[in-house]
Amino acid sequence: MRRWDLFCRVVDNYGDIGICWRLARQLADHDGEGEIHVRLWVDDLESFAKLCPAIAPRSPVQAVGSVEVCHWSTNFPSVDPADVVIEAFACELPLTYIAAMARRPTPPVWINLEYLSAEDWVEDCHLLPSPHPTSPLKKYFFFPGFTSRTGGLLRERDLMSTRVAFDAAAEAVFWQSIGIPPRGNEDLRVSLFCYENSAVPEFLQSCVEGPTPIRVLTAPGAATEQVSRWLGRGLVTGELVRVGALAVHAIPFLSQDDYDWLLWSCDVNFVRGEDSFVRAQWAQRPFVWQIYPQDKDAHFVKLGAFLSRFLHGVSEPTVISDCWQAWNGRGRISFAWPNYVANLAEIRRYGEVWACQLDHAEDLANNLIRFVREQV
Ligand code: TRH
Repeated sequence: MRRWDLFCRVVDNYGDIGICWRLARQLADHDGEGEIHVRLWVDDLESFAKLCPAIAPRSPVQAVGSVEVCHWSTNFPSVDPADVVIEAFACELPLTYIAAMARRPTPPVWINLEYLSAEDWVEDCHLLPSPHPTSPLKKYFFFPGFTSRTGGLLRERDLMSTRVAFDAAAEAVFWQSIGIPPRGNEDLRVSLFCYENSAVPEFLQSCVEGPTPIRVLTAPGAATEQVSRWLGRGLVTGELVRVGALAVHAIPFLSQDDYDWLLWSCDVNFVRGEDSFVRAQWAQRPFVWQIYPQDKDAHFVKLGAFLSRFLHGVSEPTVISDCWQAWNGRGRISFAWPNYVANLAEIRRYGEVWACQLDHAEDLANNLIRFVREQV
């Protein structure tokens, strides 16, 4: 059995822990040769517990499924380093742990897991080694990505078959479980998970005035807060408010598995960051991405890189790209959204084709396992 240590610092939001938790589970449950024992070090168990209710926030060490979860506290304990060490998003390992890694007769395989990007340069940087300045250790940069020359995307072994098995009956059970009535065929259901976004009021107004009844399910945090500001009063979790053709419904923060089911059940998903963005692609439903904003609008390069891969070969790419650009602050969402809705059936068919293409590539956990095997 090989031992893997995975280190995660929750900087802000849920992406860091969302990705690490997914990766930890996939490594521990992988079906290749040899078992893997995964120890996940997390500095913020409160945030973790939101997307994984099985976590006990005050417990320093706990087993959750097949993963050992340890609280990464300031006084880092003296522990034996694992055979493979994953530092997520350059989170800076404890110095004492690095020293212990250097003392091992065989140094661990040390990998820095990077953020996802569709930009071309990722292929050139994927798996580049970087020698540690004061020890014999070497760290490799591992980049997720959309091509076979990158580390790939996180995807559970049985994701596509589980997705296909999620039928109308399963969807109805899911809606009931989160307190939302089953679908009539009258409304368009839209999930809304976003950052502060100046396009939100215009989007909501356009829904109010649109020809199609629409139910917007708002995630706690920035989405529900902005809808509340637009309504002029605080929305309470579980509350439904109707204005014109729009119904807004504030939903609770869901577990990661329930959030997947939400994405599978909605007609359109507004997602953000990295992990929900990838899950929306596996969901095979039309989605609109708000990219994590960076200084000097640097994120537009990353947005453009994804759009050009995603829309390659699409006959009317502007229907999607105008909506995404407007949602990210460039353009008018009140023009782009009605056009997007008018083309929903085609966008959905296209999303199914895109997900099938992605599904042909090896997934990130298996790519990591293969890389480690080649190093030892
Ligand atoms: O929370 P995010 O904005 O995280 C971001 C990004 O990862 C970004 O790249 C990074 O730089 C920044 O954090 C620090 O969005 P993301 O990546 O979609 O992560 C959200 C996670 O929360 C994802 O795993 C899905 C999960 N989630 C639930 O489990 N339940 C919910 O109800 C919702 C809305 C999300």
